Amino acid sequence: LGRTASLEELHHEVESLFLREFGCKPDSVVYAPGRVNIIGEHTDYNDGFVLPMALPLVTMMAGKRIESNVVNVVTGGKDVTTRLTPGSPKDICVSFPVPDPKQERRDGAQRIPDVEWANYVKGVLVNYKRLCGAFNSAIVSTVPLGGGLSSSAALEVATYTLLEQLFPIDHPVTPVEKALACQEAEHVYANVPCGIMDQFVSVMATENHLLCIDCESMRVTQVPFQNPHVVVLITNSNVRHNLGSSEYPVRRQQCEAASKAMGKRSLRLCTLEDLEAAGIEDETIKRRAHHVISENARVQQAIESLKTTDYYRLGALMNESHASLREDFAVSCPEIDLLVDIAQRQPGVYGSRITGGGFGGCTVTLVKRSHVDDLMKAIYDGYASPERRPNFYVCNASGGAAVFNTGT
Ligand code: GAF
Repeated sequence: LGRTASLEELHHEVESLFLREFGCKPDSVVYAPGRVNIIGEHTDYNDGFVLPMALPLVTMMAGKRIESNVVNVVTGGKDVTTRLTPGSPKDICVSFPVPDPKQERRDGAQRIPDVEWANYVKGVLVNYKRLCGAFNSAIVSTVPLGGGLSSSAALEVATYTLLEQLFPIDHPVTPVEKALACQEAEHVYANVPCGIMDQFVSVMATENHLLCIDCESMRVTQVPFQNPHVVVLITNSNVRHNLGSSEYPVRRQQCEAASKAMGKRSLRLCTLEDLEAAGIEDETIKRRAHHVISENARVQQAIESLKTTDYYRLGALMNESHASLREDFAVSCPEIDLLVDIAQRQPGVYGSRITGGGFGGCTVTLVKRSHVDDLMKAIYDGYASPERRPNFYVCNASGGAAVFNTGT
């Protein structure tokens, strides 16, 4: 069972790291969560609906302004935390000049070579509402990397939240503006054409709620999600297929091609009848569209099922979502299918599916609390091999990004 370090533990760790590297205490400590998507996959960039929840797994940042023209960011961690640079046993400090947003926009993004994670930090600085100055910062995280739990959004949103503390804005931005600035950072500095789901939920989630996002109007609705007898189990396959980064933009293009063939602005506006009537010859494009259109309908039904706390219905929709992602959208892989297959057969399980962008990463399973221990054992026995073992996280719906206040 993956241990989730408490906010207090992380706070202790990030302060120690800051002290070790910079010789003083930070002025501010903030954090932002990763997320798991319950249902609504690959719908956000099609103007559709998504239903994620924030996790108790977070990225925490400590910071302090300095008299300089350089930003210094250190990451590190002990056994309970994730290393932003996998495999590196040491603390890693990266320094880069305070970016000039005008220049970066004019000349193109000047990426920091070799240190992938530092670009997320820099990208947010460039997209922050006001000009930033120099600062020191330390980062620790419990969000696993490359697991489809939005470690990137957690880092972006934590960075923005830290900047709000260090370089306050006279007229604070709205949560939507904040999330969009972080998304823009990911588009330009990580070169990932992601949708809005991950940043929105990391900014706007509230405890014990799922966040329904209408990705066309960008309106969010908090959907109550709390039951002492039901838990969300995340299983990390610990498989990361490189295909993912190149296939994601391809899926986006295929969806655009499908909506264009139906004469609509986005797949959100298309129905299964439109799809049949359009007579699209390319079977792949048709299947991609079929997934997105049916997935949007499933999100609506999932929200209805939660109104009556009908977890059986919700679970059945999750199972259908997985089948659709596997068959029509083709973003699963054998290891994930195995995890889902084992879970779906176990007693006490309502439903199980792949979560996030796909091609590896994690599954999300809705299960009776009374059955979760047996479920983890069954998954472990059926999945673990000398090459790989699963990690488990039993999660509750947590809150969005916040300032860490000692004693709260
Ligand atoms: C990734 C993206 F970042 C999200 O925007 C979303 O498209 C998701 O994949 C698939 O639902 O997490």
